[in-house]
Amino acid sequence: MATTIEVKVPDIGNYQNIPVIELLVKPGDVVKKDQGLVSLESDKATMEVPAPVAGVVKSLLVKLGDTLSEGGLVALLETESAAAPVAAATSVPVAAPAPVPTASVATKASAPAPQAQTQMPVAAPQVPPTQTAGAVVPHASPAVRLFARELGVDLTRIAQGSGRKNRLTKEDVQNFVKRALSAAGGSAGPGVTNGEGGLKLLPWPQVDFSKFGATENKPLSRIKKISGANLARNWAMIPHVTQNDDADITEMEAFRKKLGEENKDLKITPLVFLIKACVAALRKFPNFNASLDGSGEQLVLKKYFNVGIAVDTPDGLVVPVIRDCDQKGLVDLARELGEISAKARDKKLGPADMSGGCLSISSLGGIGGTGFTPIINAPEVAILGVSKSAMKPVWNGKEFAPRLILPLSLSYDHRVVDGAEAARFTAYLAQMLGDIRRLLL
Ligand code: CAO
Repeated sequence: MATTIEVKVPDIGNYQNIPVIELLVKPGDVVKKDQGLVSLESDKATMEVPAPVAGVVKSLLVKLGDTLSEGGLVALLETESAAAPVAAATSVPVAAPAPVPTASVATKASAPAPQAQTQMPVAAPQVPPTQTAGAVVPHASPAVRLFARELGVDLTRIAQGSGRKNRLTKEDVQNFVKRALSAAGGSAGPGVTNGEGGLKLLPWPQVDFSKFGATENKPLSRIKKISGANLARNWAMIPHVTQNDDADITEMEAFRKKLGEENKDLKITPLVFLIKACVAALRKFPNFNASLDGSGEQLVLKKYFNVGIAVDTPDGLVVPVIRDCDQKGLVDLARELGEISAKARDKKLGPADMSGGCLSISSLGGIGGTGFTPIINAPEVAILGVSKSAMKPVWNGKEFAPRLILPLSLSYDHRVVDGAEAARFTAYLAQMLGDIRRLLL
């Protein structure tokens, strides 16, 4: 005989009034035991309220945005089983920021809950992701759903998963984002707009500019199209913060000039000193010499020191990589920098020349400016922007003295690096550049 049971929120530790961020089923759905009915997300963890038994969803008693605490009524389930336990549901913790162990939500049931996954702290979504009305949410693990939410991807828009029994995998979500980004490239958008609504951006404005005056169309170069799509993805997917600092390079500049006189066949610019200072800083702060792996859950620490250099060419920006900078001196680096810049401008760089970087440097110092926000060259975690040095009065405790000041702008991936660490990184860079003898230590 069919019995109707109430599904309630189980023991979820000390959490109260947790918002419902996802409805995983709708009335009439046949659900299996332990299948998630709704997702709740606090600022520390995401959890599902599963069906305690197999059955048919008679009604959902919550809507998106409602808040629930332990014992809150979630759904009515019709089941053939007469002795269905009402509140024996297990909550399934799916994510908890590493430093907050209490975020691993306690479970009551005897069945072992999946291990809570650690992840970088991410802000809870401001607005619950919109769910297409009446659309069926495909099967996906809580970790995949969390991943999709972080990227703003509506899972109902992915037709079929490639996992077992058509379950959606992380790769399905990544591929969906890639498709959305490349679709945007063809629509003259800035690289992240898309017709599929994955990132929920407004469509790119379609304006007939000729209504306002004479115009001419100029196709983007191939390099600009490729780098544009990459820049747009990196800007959209990486939480960028830019840390600005100044380095006093008065002494460094005197030495650079001397070195230039001794090596007249070479152009020795401040950039080679910056490369060496970056190597020293990467050594001291290994989180910067790293990349997030494909899952976004592990940091791959690198033991080599390859630095990418953004080179401005008539066709657009390219980033060749100078390898093993820790093993090269200033003169070697100057020679190699000259060679790769020439190769870049002659369009002779191959993919191998542009891969394997640890950190990139974008120097606009030869042109001007006092600071800018460089875009991180994924999967690197930081990029150093360098502006034009200028003579400035600096208070030395007794008087203002003229000092040559170099502005530094470090953009970093805030999922990997915290602000304090970034401030230490740039302060250390400034210290190295301020006293280049330290680079020898
Ligand atoms: N402050 C003051 N002067 C600087 C300086 C700085 N930070 N950096 C370089 N200079 C000087 C150089 O010493 C050189 O002067 P001299 O000829 O008198 O020695 C002059 O500016 C030109 O330098 P350069 O730009 O040719 O050489 P570089 O080694 O500094 O840079 C390269 C090489 C390839 C990085 C550069 O040519 C380039 O392409 N920069 C643009 C990178 C870019 O577009 N970034 C933006 C990316 S985001 O769109």
